[in-house]
Amino acid sequence: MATSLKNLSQYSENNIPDISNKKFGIVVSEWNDQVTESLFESAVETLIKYGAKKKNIFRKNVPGSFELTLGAQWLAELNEIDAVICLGCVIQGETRHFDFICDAVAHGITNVALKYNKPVIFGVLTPNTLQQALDRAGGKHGNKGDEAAITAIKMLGF
Ligand code: DLZ
Repeated sequence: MATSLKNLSQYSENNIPDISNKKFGIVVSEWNDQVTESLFESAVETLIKYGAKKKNIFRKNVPGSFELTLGAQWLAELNEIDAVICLGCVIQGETRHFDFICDAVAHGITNVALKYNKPVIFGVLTPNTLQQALDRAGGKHGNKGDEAAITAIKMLGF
């Protein structure tokens, strides 16, 4: 992704670029799919709302959030994909499994973004309970799938 330099008169706070020809890959974790499906639907809705075409949105499912990184790499390495959005939900359990998964995904996604020089967005919920996840997947705290899509769009405007 080539970065275009903007001077102050070209700079807009909102930074919403034309995405009508941009291609998006969305990686969706199947764990807690009640949550991740809602994140996915919201992300797609937002991309389309801001001008993306349905035919330019590609989905890849992975079994759990731990696998989001590799799924992201499979999409990011395709030249035609402009940005990748990773969607998952890791719910805090009684063991340290949660920490290992969250750390691995956060680092893994960062590495994929830097390796392929493309936006790879961390749309992973890390709540203590399923209810907290649902609150952020179309509930009282909005939908993080929407936020992940907005982040991808904004990053394409830099
Ligand atoms: C094993 C596991 C557990 C306990 N919890 C979650 C979770 O809350 N959310 C999630 O996305 N995935 C979970 N997984 C699955 C791991 O992400 C991964 O798929 C397995 O450890 C196999 O690599």
